[in-house]
Amino acid sequence: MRININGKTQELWTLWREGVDVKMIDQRLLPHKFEILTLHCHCETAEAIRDMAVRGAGAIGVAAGYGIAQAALEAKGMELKDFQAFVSEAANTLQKTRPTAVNLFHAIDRCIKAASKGSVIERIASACEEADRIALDDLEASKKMGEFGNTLIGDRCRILTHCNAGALAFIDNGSALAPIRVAHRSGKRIFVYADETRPRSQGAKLTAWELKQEGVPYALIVDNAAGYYMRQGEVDLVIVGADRIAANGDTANKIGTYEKAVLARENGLPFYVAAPMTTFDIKCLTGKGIEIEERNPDEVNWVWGVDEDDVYTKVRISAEGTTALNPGFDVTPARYITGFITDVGVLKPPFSRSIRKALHIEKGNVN
Ligand code: RUB
Repeated sequence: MRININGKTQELWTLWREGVDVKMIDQRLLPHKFEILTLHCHCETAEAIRDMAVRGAGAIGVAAGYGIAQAALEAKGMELKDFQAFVSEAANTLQKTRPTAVNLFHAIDRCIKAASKGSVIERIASACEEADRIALDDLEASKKMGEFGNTLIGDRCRILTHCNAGALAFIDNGSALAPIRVAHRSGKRIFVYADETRPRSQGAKLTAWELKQEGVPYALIVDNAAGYYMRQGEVDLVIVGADRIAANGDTANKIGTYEKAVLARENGLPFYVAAPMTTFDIKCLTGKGIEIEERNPDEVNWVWGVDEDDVYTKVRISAEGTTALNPGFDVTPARYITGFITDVGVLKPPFSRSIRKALHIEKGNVN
């Protein structure tokens, strides 16, 4: 992504690997501070995923793949048996960071498989190559989603999006924001409504920042204003990302997505989910099988931001001792979804069929 920091323009990925180190934009600090975090081992990378220094389904998939590469490199001098045990333990640590986005599990599986043949040196090389390939695959997938999604966007289209499914949630470009970037760059006069997305405010902190960097006309709105703008006839299209999509098309995405889908249906608006094929979980038959992350209630009771003197600070917004609940995601039933913007094309209902076809899975062969 092209970023302008203090008047200097640079091209950056959300995260990348430099030998054993993983480097990433620290998303906990955006948009107030721009810092690159250096993670020296897989445990530090796991912590960065858990604490959401890196977040978004695609980006945490890449981070988890890099984590396995780091573990393999950390275990360089070990005997084969110890090497295998160390890498498996690292996989276990990384798997426990965040439960909902399936990209994380897919990436770990891919790297573990790559690291399971040959000598220790060969296994290290294969794990690193596979982790780097996952990043490149993601980049390619986001470009394709951008092209396919752009065909759904007309001139003067007004698009509503939820959370951040942009370059920061991916390696670059994003999922939901990829078609928006392509449409804008091709000269279409679009406008984006970015939902704030409480409690972590990824819309306010990350999506608004990305759209500003890209020069896309946009407005930040509070989560409960989406229905108002839809009813006023000021929204033409909704595009969101996804963390896990079941075999029947039921989709887990950031909490509040379900409400937007229901509102879109009520107002006769197309509701699209943009996601690469790596976000589909064919082993999950319906949304009921998707684990929903329950996060710390502190995220509801406290907010981070800068004060009038530009000091980055945390403030409580509820009374001390307030009980809060904090589900990170919800599931939108497939019937509310108009289509999936994927890296292999736009999938239309009936989704059970179009998803299986896109994944090249014949009936009865799910593994
Ligand atoms: C992020 C979120 C995003 C999807 C899309 O949640 O719900 O919409 O992950 O991601 P969180 P992508 O901020 O809690 O990780 O664009 O990578 O497919």
